[in-house]
Amino acid sequence: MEVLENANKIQDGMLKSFEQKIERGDAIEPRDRMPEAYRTHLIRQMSQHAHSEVIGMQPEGNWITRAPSLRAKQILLAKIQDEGGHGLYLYSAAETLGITRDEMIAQLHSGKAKYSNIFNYPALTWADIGAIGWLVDGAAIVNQVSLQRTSYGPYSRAMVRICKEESFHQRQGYEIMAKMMAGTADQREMAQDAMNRWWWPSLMMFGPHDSESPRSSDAIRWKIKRNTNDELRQKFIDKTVQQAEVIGLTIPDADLKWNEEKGCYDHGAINWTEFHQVIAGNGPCNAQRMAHHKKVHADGAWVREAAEAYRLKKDKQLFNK
Ligand code: BYC
Repeated sequence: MEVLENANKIQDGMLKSFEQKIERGDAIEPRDRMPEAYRTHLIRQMSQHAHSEVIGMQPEGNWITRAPSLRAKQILLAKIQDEGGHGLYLYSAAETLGITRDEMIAQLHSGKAKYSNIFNYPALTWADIGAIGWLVDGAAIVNQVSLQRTSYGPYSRAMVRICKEESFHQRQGYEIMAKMMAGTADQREMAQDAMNRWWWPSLMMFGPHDSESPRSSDAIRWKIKRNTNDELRQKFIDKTVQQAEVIGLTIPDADLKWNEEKGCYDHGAINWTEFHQVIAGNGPCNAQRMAHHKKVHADGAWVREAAEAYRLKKDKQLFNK
């Protein structure tokens, strides 16, 4: 009985000190005690974030050999390489919570872990590479700038570095769109077509409306999320409308209009049926993306085995010295 009481006291003390840290805005670090629900919430979000970066390399990778100039090819290669790096920072940061990279990959392959809806759409033309950089990375930056102040230290530090690289990605995409809009009628049409296809899925990247977002209340209480899904979506819309106007693109939303009273844009209804279909695995490219990831992961097994053999050899040498 006494043992149980003491265990409960320790548990209460741990929870209180965690809550006080969150209240003060201190970072939670890997060795700090934390509630199990906080730990599992972070593993879910951070691993999904890492998977998104890695799966996000696929639609763009498809265009490396077809980039229209050597300059465009170099820039695209650098951007995709950055995304692989972002995935690695995020997997490493998630590992500090007591899950291995292998376990995270297994969850992705079994369908337990999600990745962003946006990467289940095809990149059909070069203008899509512009739209991905401008809109997709643009939406990701808005979300990630806010996550720089997330309460978990390793996640927040990864975000600071990722945001610096993402702003180059966004400009790369906008440059492609601006160039196409300054080109021939066919190029302008291609850019507008890409805009029409990527606009709505980009708005879905921020997740369901706040009233329909089951994870938000814990995330806001624990300061994992510093802004809600709707607040960030609104921020993205307000900054992107002007950028579209400058280069002559039309936002494909007949209901989009400036709301003088609120000082922001009102937008039309988002197709949440499509969103739920896509995140349930039924989007245009889900099967292709997962099949590719599984194949490449299996093909790369020898690299992981070689790295492990090398590590063991080095350990042995150290031990024998
Ligand atoms: N896609 O309660 P909610 C990049 C799920 S990659 C798929 O609002 P939460 C880039 C959600 O997981 C950047 N699923 O959840 C890379 C939950 O389901 P579960 C990717 C989504 O977590 C390469 C359910 O819906 N960025 O920039 O509070 C090339 C209910 O949602 C989505 C991140 O991952 C979605 N869009 O909020 C170019 C940011 N939205 O898990 C670019 C980090 C929601 O309960 N993540 N769901 O089964 C977050 O900030 C948050 O997790 C979200 C969702 C805002 C996405």
